[in-house]
Amino acid sequence: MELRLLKLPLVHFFETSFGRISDKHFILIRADGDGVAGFGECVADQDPYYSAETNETAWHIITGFIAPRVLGVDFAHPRDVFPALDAIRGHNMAKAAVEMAAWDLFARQRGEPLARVLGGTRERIASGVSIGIQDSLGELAANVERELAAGYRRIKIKIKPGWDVDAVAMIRDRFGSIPLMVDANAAYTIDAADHLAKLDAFDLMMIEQPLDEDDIADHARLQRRIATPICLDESIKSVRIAEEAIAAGACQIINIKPGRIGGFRESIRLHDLCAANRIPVWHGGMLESGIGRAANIHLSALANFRLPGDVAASKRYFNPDVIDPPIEVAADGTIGVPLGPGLGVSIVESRVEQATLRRAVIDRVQARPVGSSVAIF
Ligand code: OSB
Ligand code: MG
Repeated sequence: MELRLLKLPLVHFFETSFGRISDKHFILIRADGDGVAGFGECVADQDPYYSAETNETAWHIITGFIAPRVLGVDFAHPRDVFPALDAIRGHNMAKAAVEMAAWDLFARQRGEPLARVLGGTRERIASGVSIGIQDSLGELAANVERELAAGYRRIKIKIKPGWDVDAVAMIRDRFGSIPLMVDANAAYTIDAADHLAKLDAFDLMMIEQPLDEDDIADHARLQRRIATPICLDESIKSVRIAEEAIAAGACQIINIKPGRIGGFRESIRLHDLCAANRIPVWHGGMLESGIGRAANIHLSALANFRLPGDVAASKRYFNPDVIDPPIEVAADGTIGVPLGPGLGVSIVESRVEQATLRRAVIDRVQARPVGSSVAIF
């Protein structure tokens, strides 16, 4: 297993209610087996602001605790990887990066596209965009105009206290009844319920994660107070929590990010749970490079991904991307699911090398001491 910490400059800064970033830092996992390599991109950030995990915690957990539990172990199927990590509490982003590399490796060994191995049926997926908080409403309008012209199927804007109702009102005023939603990244508390109810006047597709990730009961309370459907992102840290959130009436829609719940196996379980409960899902994004973006596209081929995801063209984020050709969006706002084996994209090794800040290789021999001490308990 190889770990690399990469730094890629973003084409534009990206601002959410928790902060602004201009460079993307992420861990790339390469898992080798039987002469084939699989890749997994970790969605942790530099800072513990979107979630508790960071690149440093992921590096620590992968090298010290995940690698010893997977290297040299015979897995019949990549769905067996997540359960093998059960002793490690939390750290879903670290687990997902390794688990997703295992799925890619497995799909490449079989010579099949990842989407087919995951159970996906779509050939193309619907693409939406997430527009960050801007310095002015004028800049927001220019962004919305450009993304609509590019064909995207829905616009999501980031909101926070002081950048919410006016921004939405401006967009409705200038662009009419476009498919529009907002994402608060947990910036409000239940005390803001009356304020958030003002958004009901704008016929939004949904409001994503208005309250803290642990506020399931408050989300249910808020959903009784507002008509706009609530979609949960940060709160959905496991399939179990999703079950509780659905039962509590805390959401009508769920955003699936494999990194947040531990990988593809759990994503498929969450997808199926939502389908059984008539909860539509869509694929979230974490400003992934083309490698993680390709993984998102393959998962989005599953049938209950019924709403456009935050899975957009490479050029919105990186120039150049670490894959070539980059991910492109057609004029109708759709992306073709790659047809080659595994992720089906070609990684430009020289670009990966150039972006690498730190690298580590762990083989099964090095991994064994930690693994055997674990076995004693
Ligand atoms: O909440 O969906 C989010 C980016 C980083 C962290 C959290 C989120 C986002 C996005 C961007 O909304 C989605 C994307 O374009 O990749
Ligand atoms: Mg979100």
